[in-house]
Amino acid sequence: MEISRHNETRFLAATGNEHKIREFREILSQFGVEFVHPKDVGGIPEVEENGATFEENAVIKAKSAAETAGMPAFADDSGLVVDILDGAPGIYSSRYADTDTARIARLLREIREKEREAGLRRRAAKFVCVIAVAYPDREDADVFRGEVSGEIIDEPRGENGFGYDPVFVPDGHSATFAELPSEMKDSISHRHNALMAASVHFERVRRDASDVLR
Ligand code: ITT
Repeated sequence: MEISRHNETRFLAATGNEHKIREFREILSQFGVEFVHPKDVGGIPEVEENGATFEENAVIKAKSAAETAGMPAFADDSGLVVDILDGAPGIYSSRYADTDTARIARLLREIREKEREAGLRRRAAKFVCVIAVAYPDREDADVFRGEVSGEIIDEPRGENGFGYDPVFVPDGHSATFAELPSEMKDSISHRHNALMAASVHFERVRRDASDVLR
């Protein structure tokens, strides 16, 4: 029996960020899901992330990859949302400065400025990850959101992870994401929480596929 594209069980990971790929691999193995690396399909084109939300940008990336590769694809749009900065850097997290060091320096500088103006210390923040899953023959995409709350510290600490990990301490911990072992970050992170929601979807797709084959 012919199996429709909706029932495919392999998904292309539509990202140019190798740190995300490593985390996808670690997290998805917990759910028994495999993914296809972009280089296995000859790479995916960069797209302009001109959406106004994490959701819109994730869908733009997933749809573009699914269309180019002709196979189901998922994309992650993620970032750091800081209370005292009214949600910045948010969807602009990767565009905040040129390097991780410069991004963290700008973040800490802007937080300190706002705190001085407000005359108080306010460090609450969260990481957000939105995963979109798109299919080459379908207009709409499925979208899953994961978050993790925590606070921003004064000086970077730790060598693991990437991005803003050295200044983010998740709630319930005293170590930063860059100090925690990667398995710990990968079991509580925004990316974990979004992929867990998505994996319920992947699992359903897989079950449907085996039903069709039976
Ligand atoms: P792709 O669009 O190709 O996936 P990207 O790095 O440009 O790669 P985003 O546009 O989603 O991805 O930007 C996410 C940025 O948010 C990322 O570059 C980091 O600066 C930050 N970020 C996201 N998740 C993070 C995490 O787990 N730890 C630290 N920083 C993170």
